[in-house]
Amino acid sequence: MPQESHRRLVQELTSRGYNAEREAVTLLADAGDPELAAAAAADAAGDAFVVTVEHARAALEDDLLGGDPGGEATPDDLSHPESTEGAPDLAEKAPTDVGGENDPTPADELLDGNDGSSTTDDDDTGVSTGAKNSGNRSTEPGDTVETEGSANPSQSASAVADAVGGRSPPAPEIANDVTGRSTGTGQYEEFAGTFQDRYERLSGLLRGRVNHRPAEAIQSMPGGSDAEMIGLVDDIRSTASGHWIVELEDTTGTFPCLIMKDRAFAPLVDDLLLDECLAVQGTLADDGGIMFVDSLHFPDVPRTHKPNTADRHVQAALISDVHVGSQEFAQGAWDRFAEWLHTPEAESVEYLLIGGDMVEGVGVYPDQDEELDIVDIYEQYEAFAEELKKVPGDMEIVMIPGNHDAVRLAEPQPAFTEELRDIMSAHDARFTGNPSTVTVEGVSVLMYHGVSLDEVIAELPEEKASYDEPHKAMYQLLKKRHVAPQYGGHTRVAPEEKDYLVIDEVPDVFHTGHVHKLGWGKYHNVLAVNSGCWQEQTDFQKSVNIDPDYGYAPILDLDTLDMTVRKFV
Ligand code: D5M
Ligand code: FE
Ligand code: ZN
Repeated sequence: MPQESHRRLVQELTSRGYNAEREAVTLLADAGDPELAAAAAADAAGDAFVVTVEHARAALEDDLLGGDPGGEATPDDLSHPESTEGAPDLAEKAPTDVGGENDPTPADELLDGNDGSSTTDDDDTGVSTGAKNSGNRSTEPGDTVETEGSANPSQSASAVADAVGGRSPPAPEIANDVTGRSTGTGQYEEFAGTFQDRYERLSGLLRGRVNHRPAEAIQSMPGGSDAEMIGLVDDIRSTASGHWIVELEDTTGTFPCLIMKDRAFAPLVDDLLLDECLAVQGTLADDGGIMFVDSLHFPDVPRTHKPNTADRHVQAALISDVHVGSQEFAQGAWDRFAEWLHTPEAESVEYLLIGGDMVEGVGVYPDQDEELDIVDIYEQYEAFAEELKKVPGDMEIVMIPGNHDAVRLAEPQPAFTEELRDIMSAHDARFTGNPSTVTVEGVSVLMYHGVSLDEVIAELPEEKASYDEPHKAMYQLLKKRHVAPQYGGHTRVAPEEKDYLVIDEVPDVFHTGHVHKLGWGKYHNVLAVNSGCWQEQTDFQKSVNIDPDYGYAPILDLDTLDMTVRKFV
């Protein structure tokens, strides 16, 4: 639990324009007087933005505070940071385009997720909706609302910081992270191991439902036998008469399975992706060379899945695709979001989960350089770090990389390197791989950047997966229990002994980004959220008619798993 002294100390530091590492706060709080401690730490931090443990130690050693809260320090000893040359204050860091009289207030729009506008075939609980057509808009984007106080955003921000402060969330737990565990050297042969692991774990989920016989055994069964098999989809082809042959592969070989076009489950063939895991039951043809399929099973999420919830009222902001360094980075929206996080309304938002694409990167797509605002990748991360510093220092932040980030592109992607972590060290954020399962307050959140969504959307029928309803594409991944089933397409996959892309445990929340569209809904009680982005439409997106949802922050109640979306444009 946050002690009062911690809370006051964080408030003090915030009002002086500093964020602080948690450990630094703990150290300083022991010194007693929060005001003196904050002033000394601010002195030690100089023009850094974040008070680190080293600053705290330096402040304590300064003899002003060390173990003697009453101390001998006089207010004059603790020079005012604003008089120190180069010392930061919120005015320097704060956006210049918010808070003025004619600017929209932060969070001027609120979209309520539970409008039940659509459901899916999969007994969805019906909160699925695209942001665009839902909710109660209290204010139209661009509406002007007079702000109190002054045109100086730093004053209003620190004033509210004074009124709030004191988040002290427990640290998230991280699982299924490849970082530091990569076994692959990139050799093609190593994929055999990855696929073996995929098969073992996904077939394990299906074993209870069918009595699997290896492909080799089925090949030697007499014609007319009943047969059941679990395999990875090796090929999908149609016959001259419009039926489907799905070739399934296990560790012993492959076997062709015929799905007649008039069977009730035949439309499911449209949902199949190569390399996903399936179970079938059927009867062998008279010559034993093919199986007539009677039923088809996906690993899927049990309909009875009961998600965990937090046992206190606490919220998480689920965002992604910040794309700092791009000319289209939505600076104004970001600034309003960051400022809103300092307001009493956002007091319960204790976690910020960022699903990849922190920066625009370089050389990600052809001609991308023509739209770069910052051309150096390290400078992009430095600029991103500045944006991150605008977020309250007492929030827990977790970040995974995306395809624009400077880590290996092939998935699973390890977390940011030490060098990049150093640049983004504000807030003591946690860096983990893509994908990873992050458990906050008992709620497990599967974070995955989402590159495979492009593929799922391209391959599946519109009603099953589209850019306008990206959460439905996520349902497919949950059903397949794999975040990037198809090998050899758009999504690059690295060979690892373990297939980190398998969804072993059913998460309570599935969080992706990448497609820059906002959408959320429930699939078998799992909340799927695709967060939008903080980048306005790029030339490429214009050319292919992608209209990005930028400037939205989905806010998740961890105690109820209800979602509210805030709009900052
Ligand atoms: O990609 C954001 C979305 O836009 C995602 O759906 C891919 C698509 N996209 C963006 N630029 C390109 C290019 N140049 N080619 C193909 N697809 C593209 P993100 O990677 O997050 O920027
Ligand atoms: Fe992106
Ligand atoms: Zn992306």
